[in-house]
Amino acid sequence: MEDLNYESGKNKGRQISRRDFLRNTGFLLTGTAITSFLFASACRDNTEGTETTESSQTVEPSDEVIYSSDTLRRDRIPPEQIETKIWPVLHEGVLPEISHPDWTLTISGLVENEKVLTYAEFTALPRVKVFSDVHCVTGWTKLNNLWEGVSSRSIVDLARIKPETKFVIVKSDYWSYSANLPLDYFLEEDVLFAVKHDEQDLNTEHGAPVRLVVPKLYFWKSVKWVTSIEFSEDDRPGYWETRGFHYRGDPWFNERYR
Ligand SMILES: Nc1nc2c(c(=O)[nH]1)N[C@H]1C(S)=C(S)[C@@H](COP(=O)(O)O)O[C@H]1N2
Ligand SMILES: [Mo]
Repeated sequence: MEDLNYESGKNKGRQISRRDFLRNTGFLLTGTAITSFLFASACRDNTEGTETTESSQTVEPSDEVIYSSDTLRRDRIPPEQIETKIWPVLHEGVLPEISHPDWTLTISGLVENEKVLTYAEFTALPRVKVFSDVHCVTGWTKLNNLWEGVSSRSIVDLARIKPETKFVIVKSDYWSYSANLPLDYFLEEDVLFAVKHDEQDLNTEHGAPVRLVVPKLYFWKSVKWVTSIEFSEDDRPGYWETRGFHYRGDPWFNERYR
């Protein structure tokens, strides 16, 4: 079921001025304040009972913010989702202990330049800011997130992917989590490897040192504690996809399970 109010094309990934940002945010906050409670988790969640972080709405993004196009819809809640104001913590396995100086990011597969980036090299890459919504397949949607990090496009430029590439598999060494994505979804302007959320350094619970954020797909695709990115010609299912989840996972098409 597609939202007919979606202004596709025209506003897709456009950069916004601060005035537009404030106007849209003000409108949406009044519109969405009505429905707000946490939907219970169905993803196997080993952190049940973990404290969740209250999100702040005080963020004032600068003019360079990329506005994820789904945040311009009149109705921003996809089918069968419920808005939450808190930010749940969901993941498989125990919370990893990762020392930033030891963390590396491996870029491999169908690339001209294989890379192993240190944390210092990664954080020296150009930064982008993205304003997006988050939709977890267990039913909660968290609106108005401001992310900062490295664009997926910078990674692709750095590694020089080969023309046969059609899919991307993003992985975490921490408990062998991974997710597969079509290349065109990975290359959307609002996709980034985030190090900050709402102007704060990301914490380990939410994926530090570096997490993927793919606003146009369910949040299980947004791998936390990313340690490698592989470019591939074939679609190879990741952690949840091998357990029955949809290969693509577009919330606007309700693509939850196969
Ligand atoms: N490495 C890793 N990344 C992961 C997961 C995981 O189990 N391991 N869970 C996914 C799921 S199902 C969700 S809903 C989001 C939750 O992110 P959050 O804890 O920051 O809300 O992370 C995604 N990324
Ligand atoms: Mo999830």
